[in-house]
Amino acid sequence: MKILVINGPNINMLGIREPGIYGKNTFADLLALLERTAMEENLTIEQFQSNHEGALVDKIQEALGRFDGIVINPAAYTHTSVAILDALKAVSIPAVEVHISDVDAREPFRQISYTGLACVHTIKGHGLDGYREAVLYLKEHFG
Ligand code: CA2
Repeated sequence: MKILVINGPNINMLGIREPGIYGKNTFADLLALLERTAMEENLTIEQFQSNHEGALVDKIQEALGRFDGIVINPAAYTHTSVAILDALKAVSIPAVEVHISDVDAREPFRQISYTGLACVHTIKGHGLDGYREAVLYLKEHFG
């Protein structure tokens, strides 16, 4: 099974600031966790991070016919992006949305997810472990 993990703006800054909200783990720790999960679960996991909405849309479009599942943390675009929502709907690849923090316990604007409307499942507030849970969810339901 081939899974594409997509991270949106500022996720590459993890661990550098705001450890109270996002934890002390770095983006490099996240990449290591994904590599470990791929090995342990016998999966192919590719990761992509961008700070640009159009680049995220391009990557989702390119996944068509190449990946069996998408794990996506669209970061701030979660709460604004109809373009990413439409791209996820267009490719129809099962997608799981991940949020490191518990967005439901934060500002009201973070409690709205456009992108989640195209996802089969959402995991919030489990830190980096949420990415592993999302991968396992896709393996269990679509692998
Ligand atoms: O909890 C999440 O995973 C978020 O998707 C993270 C986004 C935020 O905009 C969403 O509302 C929830 C932020 C990405 C990381 O931003 C940083 C900000 C400062 C320092 C390090 C990372």
